[in-house]
Amino acid sequence: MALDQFLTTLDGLLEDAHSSLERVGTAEALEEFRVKYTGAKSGALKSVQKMLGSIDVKDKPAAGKRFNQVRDRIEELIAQAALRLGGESAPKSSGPLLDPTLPGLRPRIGTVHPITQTLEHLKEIMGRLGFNVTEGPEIEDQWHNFVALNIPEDHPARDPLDNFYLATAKSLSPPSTGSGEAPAERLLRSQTSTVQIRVMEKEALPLRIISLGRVYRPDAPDATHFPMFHQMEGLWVDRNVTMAQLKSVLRLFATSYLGGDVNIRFRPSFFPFTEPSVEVDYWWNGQWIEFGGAGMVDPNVFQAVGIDPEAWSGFAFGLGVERLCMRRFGITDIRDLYRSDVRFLRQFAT
Ligand code: FA5
Repeated sequence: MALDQFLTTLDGLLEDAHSSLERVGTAEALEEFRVKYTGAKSGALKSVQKMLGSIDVKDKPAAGKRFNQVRDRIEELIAQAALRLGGESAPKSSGPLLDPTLPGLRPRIGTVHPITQTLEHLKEIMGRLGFNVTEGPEIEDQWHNFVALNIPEDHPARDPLDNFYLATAKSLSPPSTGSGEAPAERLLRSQTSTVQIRVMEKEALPLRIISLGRVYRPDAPDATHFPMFHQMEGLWVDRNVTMAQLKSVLRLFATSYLGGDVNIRFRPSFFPFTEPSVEVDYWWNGQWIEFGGAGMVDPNVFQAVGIDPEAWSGFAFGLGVERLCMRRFGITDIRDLYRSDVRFLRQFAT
């Protein structure tokens, strides 16, 4: 085919497109127009493009260049017409319009955060062991965070450097001395053990609960510490609860969550609200990692909430949720959980 003839055909096509576009008045008509001129299989442009094959080699660059210009112009005209007909909802770019004949793309959706997955998993395991889920506030008073938990006023755990106290009008005024009043300052709870007190204050005995949630401590972040983390608190109060039951529950829990091959140990420890107390560790990456504390509820705690320690006994535990999650998923740095890096988080798609 001669170059002149090819260019005339192209120009005719463009003129045709111009005049028929003026008669297009609806989105449906525009779609018909688009298919007629730019349709991938039998559109007018496609037919002209096929003629390129018969053009003399030396004329091919000029013919190709003009073909591209005409094609771009027609696509631009379609985009402008779409704007005119569709107003705000029409595409703003002058690129090709949506081709409904192409296969659909799966939209990228978010994934459930590994800590949320862990919280759900822990609730499910403990539910099977007969523990009901309960919740408590993250902003606490000193009664629930310390006093009722047998943590005396001079205990280092109450140090302002170890807690996030909230600046309230009362806490900004000089401390009242010797009034006998419980201090009114509030703080971000430093442990979920606060929920033990709230539950024993209002629920009938016997009881068997867990409570999962965020706690806050001004700990410097490193591979295993973060200033905000989650704990799972457990409390079982009944007539004859024993240390042997505590160990069985924690062992059963650890093997259910971490797998039958998990190696755990209990170390004697001290918490003001349990007596005796233990710390629970698992073996991972060549070292023992502490994942929680536990023990038998101290009689002073029972007395603080009006329960007779002669008639009732109980055990309590508080486990670090991040540490459990890290062990299960093989995460070696707790900070990765809170960087909000989608490349990291996408790995936990369920
Ligand atoms: C407690 O918080 C006690 N309330 C646990 C308890 C409950 C004992 C009931 C007895 C009866 P501890 O401070 O050790 O204990 O914290 C418990 C777990 O939280 C730790 O073993 C660890 O797994 C996790 N943890 C503590 N600090 C951090 C931190 N900064 N970042 C991540 N995890 C932490």
